[in-house]
Amino acid sequence: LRRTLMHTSTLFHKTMTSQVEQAKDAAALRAVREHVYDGCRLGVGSGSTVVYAVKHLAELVTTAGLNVTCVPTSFQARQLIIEHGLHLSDLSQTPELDVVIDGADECDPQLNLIKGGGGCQLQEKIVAACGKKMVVIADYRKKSQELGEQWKKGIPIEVVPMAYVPVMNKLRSYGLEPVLRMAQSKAGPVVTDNSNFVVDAKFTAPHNWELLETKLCRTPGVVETGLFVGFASVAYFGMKDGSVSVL
Ligand code: ABF
Repeated sequence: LRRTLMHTSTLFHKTMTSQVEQAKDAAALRAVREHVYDGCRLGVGSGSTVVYAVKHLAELVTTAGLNVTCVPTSFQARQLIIEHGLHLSDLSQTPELDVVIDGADECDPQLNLIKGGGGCQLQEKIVAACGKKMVVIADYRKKSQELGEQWKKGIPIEVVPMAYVPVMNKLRSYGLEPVLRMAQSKAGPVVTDNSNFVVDAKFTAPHNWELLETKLCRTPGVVETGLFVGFASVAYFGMKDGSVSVL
């Protein structure tokens, strides 16, 4: 009986995983098809959904012979661009972007986002701010009515290492529950691409996200937050049934 139960649970897990992966793929394909064009200057986001977007982008560039300039939001995105033989640039050469395609940890109906589960929120926000349009790609688990409904880990906040204790105390005084993000090995804190720490600030009730964002960014030691208010123009969610829902 134990073996049968384990088998059933493995099968369930595999089906779940492939459903989620198919959903990511579908959202990425739709976004690339609808927003990338010849001459486009593109911001390339981070995370596992973006992996599909870069794959579809590379196929499109090859088959349609498009000229697309790619600016990465992380070390991971940079590697993806290079591995797929795409044209790599940076913000010093290409400071204005036509489109930015990026993933999210959660997205509400107003297109407010929580990002930074992967620790790339600073560069992601800088790149998003350089874009005329930010296109979000995600699977169905990321779509919610209210931030915090799906993503339980809190708002990722990038913090200067020497300030993490006072910043965490400030966050507590704002009613948040801060947790210093540790490396998987538990040997030390996660260190971002910019040599900073990440504090995940949990919240129990919804906030006025714009006000909270302003307050967080005014806290000395906070470099940037994973709250994206007023950035996204459109979001594509791959759904369980294989369709794509557009917000
Ligand atoms: C990045 O990758 C992040 O801001 C977000 O944390 C994450 C989404 O990852 P995935 O596509 O793997 O769900 O976009």
